Amino acid sequence: MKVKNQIILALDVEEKNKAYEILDAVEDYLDTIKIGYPLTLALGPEIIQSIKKDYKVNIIADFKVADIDATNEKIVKTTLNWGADSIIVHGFTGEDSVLASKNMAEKLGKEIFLLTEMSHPGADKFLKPVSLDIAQMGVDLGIKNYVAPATKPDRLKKIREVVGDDAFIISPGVGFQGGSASETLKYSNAAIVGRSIYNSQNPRASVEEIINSIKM
Ligand code: NUP
Repeated sequence: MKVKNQIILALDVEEKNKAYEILDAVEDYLDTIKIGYPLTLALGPEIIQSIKKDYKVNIIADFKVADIDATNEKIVKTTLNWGADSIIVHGFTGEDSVLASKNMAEKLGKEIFLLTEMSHPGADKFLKPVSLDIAQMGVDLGIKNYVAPATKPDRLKKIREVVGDDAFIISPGVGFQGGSASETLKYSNAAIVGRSIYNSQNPRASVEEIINSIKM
């Protein structure tokens, strides 16, 4: 996998006009976006199809799939059939749930991202104690793509050590949540940025600023 400029836009807006306005402003700098519940529940899954039709972008569906194997399989199938290129799946549910998601994605010629540890402070209580085990489970299941936090570089580094240099890690928490893009990219393949771009007065300038900060 490759992500242009190592930045993934988290498009958590709730109106189509706003989504398209931001995409128009930044589309030549980015080739990968992440959409999740905010946009999809506001506009319906058709928005995935619309964006795929109107922009040349890879779409990561951030649905943090976390159910039993049979249900995960259905969620993954339907999401990817709407046009998403990949989908984020929680790891804490265990091997059967994750494997069912991976197998369905592969059947459709697509991929999953395994969510290991989360970026917000609350994740320290329940996820942090098990996140390296989740990452190791991912390795054992042959998963190539992971989500790990930009806000906790020490944890990100440990997760990289577990999944190895060939794995592809994307990291949320850059900007608004306090993570730095350049620091994150020492261990991660791409930084996920939402509010610092879509809430900016000038989303294009904000993307340029992040790109420049990475190059320095
Ligand atoms: O651990 C995670 N932290 C996180 O912020 C896993 C995520 N998927 N996210 C998502 O990344 C979050 O839901 C949002 O879509 C994005 C970060 O956005 P922002 O904090 O840059 O606005």
